[in-house]
Amino acid sequence: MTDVPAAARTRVVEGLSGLRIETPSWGYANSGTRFKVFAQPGVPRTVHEKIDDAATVHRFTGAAPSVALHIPWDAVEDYGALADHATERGVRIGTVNANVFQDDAYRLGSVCHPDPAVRRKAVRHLLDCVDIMDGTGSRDLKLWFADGTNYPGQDSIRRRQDRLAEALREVRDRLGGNQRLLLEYKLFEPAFYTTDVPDWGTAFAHCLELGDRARVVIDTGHHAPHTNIEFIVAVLLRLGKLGGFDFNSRFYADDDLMAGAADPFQLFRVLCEIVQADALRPDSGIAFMLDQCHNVEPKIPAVIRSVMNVQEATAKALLVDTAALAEAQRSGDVLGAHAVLMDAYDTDVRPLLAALREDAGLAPDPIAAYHRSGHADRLSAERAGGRQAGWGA
Ligand code: PSV
Ligand code: MN
Ligand code: MN
Repeated sequence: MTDVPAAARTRVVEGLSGLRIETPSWGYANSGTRFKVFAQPGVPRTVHEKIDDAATVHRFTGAAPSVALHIPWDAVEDYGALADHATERGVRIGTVNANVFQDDAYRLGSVCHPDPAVRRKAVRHLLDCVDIMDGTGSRDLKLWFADGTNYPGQDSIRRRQDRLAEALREVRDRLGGNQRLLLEYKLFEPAFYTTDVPDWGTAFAHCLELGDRARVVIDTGHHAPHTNIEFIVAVLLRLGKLGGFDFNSRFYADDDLMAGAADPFQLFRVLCEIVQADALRPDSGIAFMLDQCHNVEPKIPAVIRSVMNVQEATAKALLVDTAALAEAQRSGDVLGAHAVLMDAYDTDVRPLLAALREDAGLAPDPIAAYHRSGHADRLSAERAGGRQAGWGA
């Protein structure tokens, strides 16, 4: 193909070979807004079928070998058997996401609730999730709390932080082996006045107190507009506290659109920080996950597209001429340094990625190959008639 120099090509090949993107079980299910959920044909009816869809994405991309669960949406009796099902399909179960936001008891919060009985129920669920991780062999427990308040005076901001810290300590103490706790922040929603973990600073403060097993997760849709996310990435990497990403796109709030769809340049800038910190390797401890919902677009191709978007942004980040960048930065050449980044960003990496896929025995265009395969029609026929799994079902 291509006018990419050989050394840069090698950098991209080596860098991308280490990039694993975890897909979310709920991204394959029906989802929507509070106004309407548009059901799609062929959507999974069970967690087993969600895993099958994740395996399909991995088969076409070669880059998505694990699938995240959300509990209790994906609850089953036997998690060892579920892990075996994933293995049979060529993937594995990854991060376990704990859901402490859907029970009636959680109207005023979960681990920050003023009533100790509700807090106990929530912590019990988090501990159950660690049991599940033991069964699935998962490393990471991802915690996002919908906790917060809607009105000034509704509850004590400080007391809620104390309750949160106490719950997190109990969960941390239950972790064993290589298990980790990933704490996810989000500016607002469903709470609109205070959120108990609203930003990376609060998440970082709790993780610092919790020690080595706790790290922060950055969901790219969870910030105020115009927040410089790559700055947060750089700071957390430097502090050794970046646990991973929930990639998605947003135009307004927590839109959960496909990664790289709204602002591919932002995704590139984020991945530049990762590449420059040499944190792409699987042993860097950074979990690269998608957290998306496909409300109107077909789901499996949308997830494939998202994986490809992350790969493209990563390839561009790997193309940055680091020696030239360092020299321009050292000599104070502002425009030169900026040009080095833009040269990488403006490179069309699609032919290079297509060639790499072919070298790996994959179709050069995974979405076209998926459509050609007739898989969607087969799923529509096979999965007709059952109750379709909704987001949260
Ligand atoms: C919350 O908005 C969040 O980003 C968390 O990761 C949840 O677990 C996930 O969305 C559910 O879609
Ligand atoms: Mn998320
Ligand atoms: Mn979210």
